[in-house]
Amino acid sequence: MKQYLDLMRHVLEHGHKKTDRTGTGTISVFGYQMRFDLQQGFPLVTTKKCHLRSIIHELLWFLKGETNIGYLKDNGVSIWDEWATADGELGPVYGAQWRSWQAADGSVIDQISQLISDIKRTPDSRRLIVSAWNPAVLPDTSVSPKQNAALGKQALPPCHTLFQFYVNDGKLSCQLYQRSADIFLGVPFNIASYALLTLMVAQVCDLAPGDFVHTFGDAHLYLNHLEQVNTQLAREPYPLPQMQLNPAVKDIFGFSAADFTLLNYQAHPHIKAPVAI
Ligand code: THF
Repeated sequence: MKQYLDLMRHVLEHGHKKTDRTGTGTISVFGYQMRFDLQQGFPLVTTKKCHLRSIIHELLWFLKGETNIGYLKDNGVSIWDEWATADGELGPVYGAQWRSWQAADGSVIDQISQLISDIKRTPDSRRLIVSAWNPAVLPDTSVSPKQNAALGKQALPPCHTLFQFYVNDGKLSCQLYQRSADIFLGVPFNIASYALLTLMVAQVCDLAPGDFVHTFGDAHLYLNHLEQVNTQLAREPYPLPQMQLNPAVKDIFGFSAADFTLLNYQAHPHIKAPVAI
């Protein structure tokens, strides 16, 4: 995972100081791209131990189309707690846009089911896209995330905004456009999550995994993460682990946490950091 450390170094060297919505302050660059060949191992950051269970459950929760943190809580995952209402609602965030986009004529679009059938039917298509960015449900910036969720708006606008698939020579690649990226806390989760999604989509479409391409808008280091960043930059990455999916699962909605096995994950100790809300 040299790519991830290179991103951190790039932002430290070329970043601009910026204020942000959370009031924390960041160093940020606009525009950056990383690429991971998924046949070279599973891109889980090794320079700090990452909690893969949270990543798997968050992805399964998106795919279920859920937007209440109840499922996450039942599985011991707390990464969305800060933004949810007392009843656990986040408004129409990722799960709602992926699985039940509300069209103007009252119909409901399941972008994931549509994507799988399009990849199988027309693998050369240049429209294999899922969008979580829906201007009709963006939050009102004058009230808090929780108040927005209570009003039926998204608690937060999606950070991973849009992704596209591409098939060549029997291999499936995925590119994500991430409008805003918390490099220390969020990005290790985001890389692993989309790498996993690519492996899952590849398996159910009978394709081999290709590349995961990660494209960023505002990529930032929060000023209260800089000590942790320097600790991490002083560490040498280990070889990547491997991810095995249960080969019997052929339906994108048929995966459960027990279908994922991470092998040979060697990592430096976890590094704690506060999340900006
Ligand atoms: N807001 C901010 N400021 N950063 C983000 O990364 C982020 N997200 C999601 C929505 N808003 C965000 C939430 N995702 C952690 C990881 C991912 C998150 C939020 C928090 C986090 O605190 N990770 C800790 C603990 C891990 C665990 O409990 O399992 C870590 O050390 O990795 C990005 O999509």
